[in-house]
Amino acid sequence: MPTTHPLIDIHTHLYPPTYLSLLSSRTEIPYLFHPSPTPTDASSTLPTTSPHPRLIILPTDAPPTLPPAQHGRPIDPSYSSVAQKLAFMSTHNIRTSVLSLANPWLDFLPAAEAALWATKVNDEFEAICADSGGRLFAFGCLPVSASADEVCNEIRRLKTLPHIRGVILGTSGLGRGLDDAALDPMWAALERSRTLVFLHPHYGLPNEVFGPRVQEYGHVLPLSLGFPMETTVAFTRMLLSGVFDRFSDLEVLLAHAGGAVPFLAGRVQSCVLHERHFRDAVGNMVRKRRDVWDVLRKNVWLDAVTYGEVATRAAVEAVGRERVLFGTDHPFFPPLDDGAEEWLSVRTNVEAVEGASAGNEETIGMVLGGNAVRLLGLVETVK
Ligand code: 5CU
Repeated sequence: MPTTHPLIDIHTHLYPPTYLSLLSSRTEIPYLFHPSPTPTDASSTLPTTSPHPRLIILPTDAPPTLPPAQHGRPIDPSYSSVAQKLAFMSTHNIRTSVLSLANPWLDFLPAAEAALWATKVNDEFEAICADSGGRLFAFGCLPVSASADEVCNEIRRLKTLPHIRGVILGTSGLGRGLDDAALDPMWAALERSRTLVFLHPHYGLPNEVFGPRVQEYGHVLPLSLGFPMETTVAFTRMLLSGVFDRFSDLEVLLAHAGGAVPFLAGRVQSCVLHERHFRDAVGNMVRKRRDVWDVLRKNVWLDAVTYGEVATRAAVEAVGRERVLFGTDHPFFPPLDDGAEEWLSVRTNVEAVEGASAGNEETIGMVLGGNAVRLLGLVETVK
């Protein structure tokens, strides 16, 4: 039976026109490739079919063994159309969505260009949301490669945009990951402005991890294992480097329920407690470190994009039922049978929340929408 709880979707992506024009102007990864229309019959004057542009965002998307027309993935209008987003929301009883730019955000831009693009893209998200009659909000993006001052300015500016509710952030930082001390000004600005950070993977794991047959399995290994492990490693490195000790009010929302974080947190904590590197000559901790579980319950939010009851239950156990938020990951994981209205991926996530909550309607309502309303201040839009 479909849920009667109104859904709030906090994990839903869009490539707005400004961003697609940026990718179209590039010939290096990431870029958008526009295949030329292919006549179905060379001798015919009938209209030709125009294939969807193809998005190439990772080195593995453009293997020299394949023709360019097969590189990357086709980007149909569901990736960029606000009308399609709203229609998808109506089909799935989603009342409000918090949009975010999809990967790879602005990570690849040279320092001198990043701040300007961040302003353009964030302003475009604000305009889209302002025009949605209260149904859309957004996470902004940051010009991570720009100077610390420019990054902090954009964090401050985003607070003045009425529909922006946080920022989406990849795991690369300045190329050295999120445990890089050079990122401290950014963490400080995010903490000071109480800006939620939606931490999202893009780079996955090196393909060698998956073995020589990886191509045979399509995107299964990089997406099901590479993405969540990237998030797991990024968060754990933040933890070990003391980001949550120095910025104890920083709030992060981990994509895909934090990958393996709920399952491995105990092991991380145990390794920390048994690590000689962290002790002085007489066995005392060199510096105070917060307990992993304390960080999880005070600083961390998890989305419920797991597609499985067991993982959603682990997410709820790890951070508490008031810190888990429903998401769809639209437009990724669409139905493969053309014409299907309801998305299997969405139904699977709703059912995982229901199953993990063992029939507790209060918990179901919190995870499917109530928590997001409270965390992101969506109260006045939910009537
Ligand atoms: O599973 C996902 O979240 C995604 C995503 O965000 N971007 C992408 O390219 N593939 C899968």
